[in-house]
Amino acid sequence: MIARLDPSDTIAAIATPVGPALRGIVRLSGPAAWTIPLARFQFARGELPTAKRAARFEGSLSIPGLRVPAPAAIALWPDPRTYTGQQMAEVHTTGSQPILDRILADCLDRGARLAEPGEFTLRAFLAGRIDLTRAEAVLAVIEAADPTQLQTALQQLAGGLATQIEQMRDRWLDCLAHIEAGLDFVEEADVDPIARRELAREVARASADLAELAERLESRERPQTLPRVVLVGPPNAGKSRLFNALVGRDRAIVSPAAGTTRDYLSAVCDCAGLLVELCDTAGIEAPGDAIAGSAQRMRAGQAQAAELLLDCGSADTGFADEIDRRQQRIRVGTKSDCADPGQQAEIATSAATGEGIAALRVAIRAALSAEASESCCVAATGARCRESLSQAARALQSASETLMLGGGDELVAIDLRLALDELGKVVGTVVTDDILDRIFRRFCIGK
Ligand SMILES: Nc1nc2c(ncn2[C@@H]2O[C@H](COP(=O)(O)OP(=O)(O)OP(=O)(O)O)[C@@H](O)[C@H]2O)c(=O)[nH]1
Ligand SMILES: [Mg+2]
Repeated sequence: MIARLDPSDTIAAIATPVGPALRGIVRLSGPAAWTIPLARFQFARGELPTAKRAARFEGSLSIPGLRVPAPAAIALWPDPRTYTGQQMAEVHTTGSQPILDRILADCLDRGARLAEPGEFTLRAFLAGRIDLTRAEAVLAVIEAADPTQLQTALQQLAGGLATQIEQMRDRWLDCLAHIEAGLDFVEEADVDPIARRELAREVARASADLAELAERLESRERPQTLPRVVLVGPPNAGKSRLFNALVGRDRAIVSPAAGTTRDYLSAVCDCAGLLVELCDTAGIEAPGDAIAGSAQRMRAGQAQAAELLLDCGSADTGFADEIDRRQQRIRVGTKSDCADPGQQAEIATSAATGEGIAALRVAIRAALSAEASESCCVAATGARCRESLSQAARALQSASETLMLGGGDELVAIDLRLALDELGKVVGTVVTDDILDRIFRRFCIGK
């Protein structure tokens, strides 16, 4: 067990990344969070901290082993309205690693304990300041690799998923309390069959919502791979040259002969900050021989697996007709330096002059981000909670059926309790040590 569940001691850590930087921060949380750093601090002015208000003070810090005190600031937060729910302090000084190491060592000498990875956030959770989905969001914000991931993490941090789950739990807790108190559906002759059916429907709807949520998590988990963007269009439309321009290297063979590309090619491509797997395919045509037949099958396969199609056409080739309209696509006009690719084109590009290439990258990112922003939570939360959400959905489904069929209230109560337990795991009302361990082990120290 890495995460420590007893928050009664004072923890300290360097809260800024390792390496030279302008500023460095040592963070403390716990009963002695103020006294430990204050003992070494000289205030620049006569002001003194009060236990009531958060404040920041300029001054200098004596550091054992250094003859001259280092200029520093100290920020103090009184409990309980802090991130961890405890007294917190931060020493802000130059980002020099040896200085930060000495300040930290001195804090540890005088009663603080080195924080485990994620322990500040763990304390926030234990103090009831954040729920588990938010703890994971903190981590995801730190780890976000692109703007879409950051957006999802920030939404979750703001409580998106947690609020939804909490509302559901509230509703079913109420319902369970009623049933358990024997208030609603006692075995009297005048049990209201309409109320019972309405409740059954409500439970069924909640079950469907949860099942959908679980499914969305599942589909999010699969693409650890990059989103696939596939170039399609008639032969000679300039797909391969556009591919090279987007990838930034001459990977694909370009030639004036129609039908040049046979095998598909793929490469990682940076679209205004979003990495995608870009794929070049054979031009769309009626196959004349076996090789062309294989090329067409491959192209169709690639196009089908695409999250986004770049449907290419130039003034001389026009656009292909046989493109699946249900798929998301951008109509890209090519060879705009030769002739205007026409009204149909959403973006005019020229691989020869570079016109429109940057705009195309932005359009690709926008098209894919619109899809990705539907994700309701960060990947770690998804992986942890999917099973709980499915179980909760199944339990509610079963409760709804029992209600419909006039089964006993004690059976309904059993299912509701099961669903509540599973929902509780998602937000962390029901926690087990291994869940905490798995979540907080992934943090870096100082967070
Ligand atoms: N002037 C100009 N010529 C282009 C441009 N893009 C492509 N071409 C020319 O158009 C011809 C066909 O280009 P490719 O990129 O091979 O076309 P493709 O769509 O991959 O063709 P297939 O692989 O046969 O389906 C080549 O001679 C290219 O040099 C462009 O932006 N400007
Ligand atoms: Mg080609």
